[in-house]
Amino acid sequence: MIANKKALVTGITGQDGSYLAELLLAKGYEVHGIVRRTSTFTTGRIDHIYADPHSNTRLHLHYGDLSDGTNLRKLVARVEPDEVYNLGAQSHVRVSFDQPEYSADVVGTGVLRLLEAVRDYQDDSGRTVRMYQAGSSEMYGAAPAPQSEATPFYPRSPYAVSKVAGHWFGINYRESYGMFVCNGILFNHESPRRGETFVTRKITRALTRIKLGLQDKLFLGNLESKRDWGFAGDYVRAMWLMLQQDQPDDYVVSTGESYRVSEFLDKVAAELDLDWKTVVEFDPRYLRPAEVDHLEGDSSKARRILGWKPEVSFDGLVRMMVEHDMELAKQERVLAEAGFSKAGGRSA
Ligand code: NDP
Ligand code: GDR
Repeated sequence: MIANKKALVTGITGQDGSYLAELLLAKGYEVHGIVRRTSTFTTGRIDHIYADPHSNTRLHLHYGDLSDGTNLRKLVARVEPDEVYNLGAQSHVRVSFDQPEYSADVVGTGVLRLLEAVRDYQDDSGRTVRMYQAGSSEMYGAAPAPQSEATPFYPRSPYAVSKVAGHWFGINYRESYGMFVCNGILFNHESPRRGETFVTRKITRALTRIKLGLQDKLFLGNLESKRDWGFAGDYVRAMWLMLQQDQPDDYVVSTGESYRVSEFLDKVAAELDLDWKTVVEFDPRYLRPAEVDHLEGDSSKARRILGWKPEVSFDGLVRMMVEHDMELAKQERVLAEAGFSKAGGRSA
């Protein structure tokens, strides 16, 4: 247990934010999360760890947004964090082509706003704050695999270009002001909590529903691209480890194995004893104007310096997601049989 440490987490309602909050709470941290004001609740991934705010809890939520610098500045000053984890983002690559300006503002300039808030707080308080920036393998884009910290970036989407900006803002503040900023360069990581419009979860949700007769077809885009898919629970450990080192640095976090989207389909279909080719159809709306063909990370630096390695294998990840989504599908079937059918949602 690490007593009396405080962490401020942007993006706490997202996939990674929820696993990181669990990890930090288990280590004894007081955790402060920033949530956006929305017309519906977005805390589904953290409800299980969020007690009534009036009772004694170590998880606190605050309204805020990476597009609002004044609010970030006030929150950092009020929370007085030891560690800040910047996980907030418009994180969907395809959507960043539809909303390029907004994506750049949140994913790129948002990092700058948070760095400025932390810098001012450090100057005013005389304390040191350690900051983690959630960088992405998408920054490598068209650079040939395998990609390591030494591989030059070649981003292929507004999202990826903005993540490169965030990465360099972090390095610039480290070099200009001596700030303790670490950039994680995380390859794709998934889980049963993965957003349902990302391809792995879209597949596990759809094929389990198809298996139970709740859905007929699954529409997808490019099945040829290759990704290095790990388990999100493993990857948040690497974030924390980066901030525990003596010196701030940048690290690739990956499994070192990559598979095509079609191979992910093969694995899920095998778990369910289905022939995906009879139910999957192509829809060009899921193509990106510029695709990233092959990401496969070389994480030897993180393994050597942080002592990090993934615990969950590719097969284990597929099984975990299929089992989880099969349970969800069974619950939906019970509702459907009782006359409550679920309306289809949007996808991207
Ligand atoms: P999610 O999309 O699941 O979560 C994103 C989080 O950011 C949500 O909490 C969301 O809030 C919040 N958010 C969105 N817009 C804003 C905003 N304007 N201001 C503040 N918060 C905002 O992403 P992941 O958990 O998968 O990823 C976490 C981070 O890691 C992101 O920065 C992502 O780009 C990056 N990353 C992810 C990888 C992956 O494979 N998962 C790989 C590499 C990097 P709300 O719930 O309200 O939407
Ligand atoms: P990615 O993840 O773009 O790698 O970004 P995503 O799951 O969206 O796409 C992976 C690959 O699958 C192809 N694909 C489809 N993708 C989606 N979403 N929907 C489809 O129907 C579909 N059909 C095929 C895509 O073209 C792509 O090649 C994720 C995000 O979490 C980022 O925030 C993060 O930075 C990177 O991973 C690392």
